[in-house]
Amino acid sequence: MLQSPTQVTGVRMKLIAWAIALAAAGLTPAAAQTPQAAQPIKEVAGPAAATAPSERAQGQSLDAANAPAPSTPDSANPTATQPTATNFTHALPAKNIGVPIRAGTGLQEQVTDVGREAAGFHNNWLLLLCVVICAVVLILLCIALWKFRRGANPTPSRTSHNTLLEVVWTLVPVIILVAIAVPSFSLLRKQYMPPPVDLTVKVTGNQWFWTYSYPDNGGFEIVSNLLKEKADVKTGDRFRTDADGPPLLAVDERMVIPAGKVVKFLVTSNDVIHAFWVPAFYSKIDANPGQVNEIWAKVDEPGVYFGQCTELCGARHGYMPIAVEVVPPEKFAEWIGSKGGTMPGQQPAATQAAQPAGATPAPIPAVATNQAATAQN
Ligand SMILES: [Cu+2]
Repeated sequence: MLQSPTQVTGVRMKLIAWAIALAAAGLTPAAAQTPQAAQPIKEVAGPAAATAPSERAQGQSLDAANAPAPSTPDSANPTATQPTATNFTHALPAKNIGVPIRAGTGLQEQVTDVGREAAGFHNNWLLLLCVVICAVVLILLCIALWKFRRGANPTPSRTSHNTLLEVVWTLVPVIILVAIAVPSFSLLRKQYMPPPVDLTVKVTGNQWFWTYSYPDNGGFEIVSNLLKEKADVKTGDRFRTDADGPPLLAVDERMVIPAGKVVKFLVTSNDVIHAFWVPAFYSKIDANPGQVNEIWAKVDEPGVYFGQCTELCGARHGYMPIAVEVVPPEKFAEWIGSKGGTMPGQQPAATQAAQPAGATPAPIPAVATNQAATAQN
């Protein structure tokens, strides 16, 4: 029998703790577990990596792996999943840019203008200010300890007010805050007010993988999953190699964007809150279900830049990395072609145009893709 209020409270607390534990395990949001069948995805041209990992040879290179899988012909729309070109070659990740460095400190080397400004603000201003404030406080503390020790002051001072001191210790923090706020607001404005955009990529967080779609390029979508280590996959399944990237950061399908172009990321989620962050680009933003947030990046230097989901989103939160490959514009067009997409102004593939207007839409391949992706996780 539960008699005392303490016992009742104890039971309630236990129930709440269980609910939190279940939620953390990703069991509670039923909607989060359902396949995203209703996604209006026009075409999934590059799911080879996500849909058919077992069809790939062990340890094959990323390039070979990204070639289209020998997919089963889709009777309703036989050409929808057929990439038009397959010779795109992915870049090898660098050892020191776009990746965390072992025992490294500070921010990753920034590759966007906003990132460089933010890094300068952080390293040359905020850090300096912190050091100065800490030093001043420590010195004042030492002076007070020494000067006002009991031995030197048998009769303690009864001073309780000092107008000049009070004005100083009010004004100085105000000045410090203003000195931080002015460059901060300027930086925030730059982060969230992109210049005219050259390309838009829609980024969707899922438990526990990312999907990237390219509305400017035919609307195709790719599914990006963590690549597991060799010891962790079944025989015949694809595993990570150094060509893919570091452990826990390498993915089967990278987001590819053109160098020197302003790319806007529309970030949302299919289930719970995730967050999209590529440290070398600096900006980070939440992926909220039912909302679209925006950030942007303009990266001049081609390369591979890794990031991670940065919002605790369930049991496998730590296993949904992000890999963005920045390529020269002509290579980007090649990649778009390899995924069955089109460049702006380019005619869609004849096969797509030939589909009768009233034809029943093909069964959405993304369902299978996402299910496979989830299962892989
Ligand atoms: Cu997440």
